[in-house]
Amino acid sequence: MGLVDSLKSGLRKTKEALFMDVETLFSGKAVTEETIEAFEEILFTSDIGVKSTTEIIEGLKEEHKAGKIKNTDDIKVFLKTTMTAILGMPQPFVLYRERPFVVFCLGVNGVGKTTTIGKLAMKAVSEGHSVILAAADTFRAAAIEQLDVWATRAGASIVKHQHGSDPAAVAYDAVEAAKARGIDLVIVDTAGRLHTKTHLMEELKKIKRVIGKSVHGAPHETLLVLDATTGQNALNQAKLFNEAVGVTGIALTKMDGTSKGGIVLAIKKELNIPIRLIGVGEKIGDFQDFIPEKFVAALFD
Ligand SMILES: Nc1nc2c(ncn2[C@@H]2O[C@H](COP(=O)(O)OP(=O)(O)O)[C@@H](O)[C@H]2O)c(=O)[nH]1
Ligand SMILES: [Mg+2]
Repeated sequence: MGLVDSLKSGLRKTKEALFMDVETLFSGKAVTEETIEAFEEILFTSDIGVKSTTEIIEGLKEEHKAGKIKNTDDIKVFLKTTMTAILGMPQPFVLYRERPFVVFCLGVNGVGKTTTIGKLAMKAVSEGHSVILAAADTFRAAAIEQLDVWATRAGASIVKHQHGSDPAAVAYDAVEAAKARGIDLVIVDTAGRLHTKTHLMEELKKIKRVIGKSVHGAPHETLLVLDATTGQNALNQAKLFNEAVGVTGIALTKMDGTSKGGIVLAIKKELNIPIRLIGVGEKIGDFQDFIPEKFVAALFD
């Protein structure tokens, strides 16, 4: 399946949810103030967030007053244009600005950190770059094994210590090894759950400090992984991690099979942290740069 097709099929549920609402409200009737207000209520409870809803509805009311919105097709065209405008320009990863380029991966348990790291490593290696993965999720033994499997699959190296060892020491060793061997890319995997949230955030801060001691200016990208299926929760996680460690980019996973793809609008409007990548499946090739125009086109075409 091509990239466009996998995006289209990945966004099928989001598309269905959005269009079902539009069809139910507007199909076969004249568009009125009342139906627009009913649409507003639905959007408020969807995953696109309050700010995007307000922007969409205000614009829609104006266009409607100007006589430009007469039927469901007009509404779809309006939504397409407005959503594209809200999402703005693509802000994909700019990797390899430094060597080693260090990506520090964060996120709560189960969001898809390790999988995303595997996918990124695979892509980097296939493009001719050398990669070290740092197994700094030492909290669970299985996490180290899982990263090891991805490293083998991707053709990347791995730096790992014993289960239960200091994650900052693993990250440090990985970055030092990368410097010594002239490696292009280091991706640091981390734990998503510790005894307490404070403990987790303190540990992440420490890893970040230690990486910065080894390579000036590193980590170059602090990538928060969020699970699109968790909707509003994902936004709350982003606020917490951002306050604690400072997030420079987001990888949004599990866009396939969720109707909550509209969360990209909430992330843009409420957080304004760039979405770098989206995950559209469990397999190694199932991810892509987040290109707003392509994303919106896949929803509407
Ligand atoms: N459908 C789907 N599943 C995903 C995606 N990314 C990760 N997963 C699955 O989510 C689960 C947790 O992933 P994992 O990488 O172990 O999460 P971690 O705890 O954050 O490291 C696994 O079963 C993955 O296969 C995605 O984009 N789509
Ligand atoms: Mg993991």
